[in-house]
Amino acid sequence: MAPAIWQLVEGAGRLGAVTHKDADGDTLGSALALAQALEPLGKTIAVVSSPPVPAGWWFLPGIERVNRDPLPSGVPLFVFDAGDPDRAGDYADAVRRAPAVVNVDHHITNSRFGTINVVSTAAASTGELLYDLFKAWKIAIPPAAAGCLYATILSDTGGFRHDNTSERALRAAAELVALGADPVTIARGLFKSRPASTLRMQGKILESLHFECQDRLVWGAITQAELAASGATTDQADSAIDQLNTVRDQELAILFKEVGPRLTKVSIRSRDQVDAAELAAMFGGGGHRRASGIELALPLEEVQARVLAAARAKIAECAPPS
Ligand SMILES: [Mn+2]
Repeated sequence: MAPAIWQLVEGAGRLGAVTHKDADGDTLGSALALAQALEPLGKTIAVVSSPPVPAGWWFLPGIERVNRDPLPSGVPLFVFDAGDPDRAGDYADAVRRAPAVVNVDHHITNSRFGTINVVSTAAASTGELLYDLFKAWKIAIPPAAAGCLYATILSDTGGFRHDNTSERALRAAAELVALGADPVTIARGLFKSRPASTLRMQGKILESLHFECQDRLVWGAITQAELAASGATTDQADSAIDQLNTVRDQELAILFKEVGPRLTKVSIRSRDQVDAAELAAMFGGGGHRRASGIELALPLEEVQARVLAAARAKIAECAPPS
């Protein structure tokens, strides 16, 4: 696979690197790593991300390149961390029309929409798959690209805490530090740079938490009014799910985010038995076995009722905690 992709890269002077919408550290870090690794080889790469790009990723080396140059038409595109073309948001049509698409992803729900698909759920992050490509291509990895790849692993493993924390991920992280990634700066950017409004918003979520099924189901919600009162925006709520996923003997954590009167986003985390991707798929969502998401064009209360009913049923199927 790597030689075929290299052939594609070699044959093109210009390329595009496309992130998924509601961009995260994995998709942005991968796109920026590709650009900064191939640019010294004489390639021109436009890095594009469907706006609004969350502000929290300012510490990624090269972040100022995102959406700096327009995406040229008729060039091969790399798409990172996106299960299907729609995830590219404003760039979904560009992905469908591109002459060639390299689909690099680690989601189990990936639809293999690329001309070439580098899809493996064994990778902790999409950036880990890109790192493997760089090694197969035997290209030099500049410190900025190494930093971006390290950030993809640190963020997608939740700081080496999630179930995807593997020997391979830890080895890749160590190698990337040897190549010039700065773990202190990246950890500070990822975990110690939250706006005060994020903590105020999390306070509101924690205040109104619900514990069901003998604490095996933990859920919370944040409304637009509560967001406004705390001075936070919806994307700042994304990290709150990890606070919910800290209770002993819990199986499922669910966070409902009201985006509009008829638009609700749901984040799901599971521990041992429930397949979070399967639960999300019941409502048209997707993701991983332990982490998934749903977006529904319905009011908050209605989404809560539907998803919680399915969640309670899943818990009922589980073996009791040991
Ligand atoms: Mn990812």
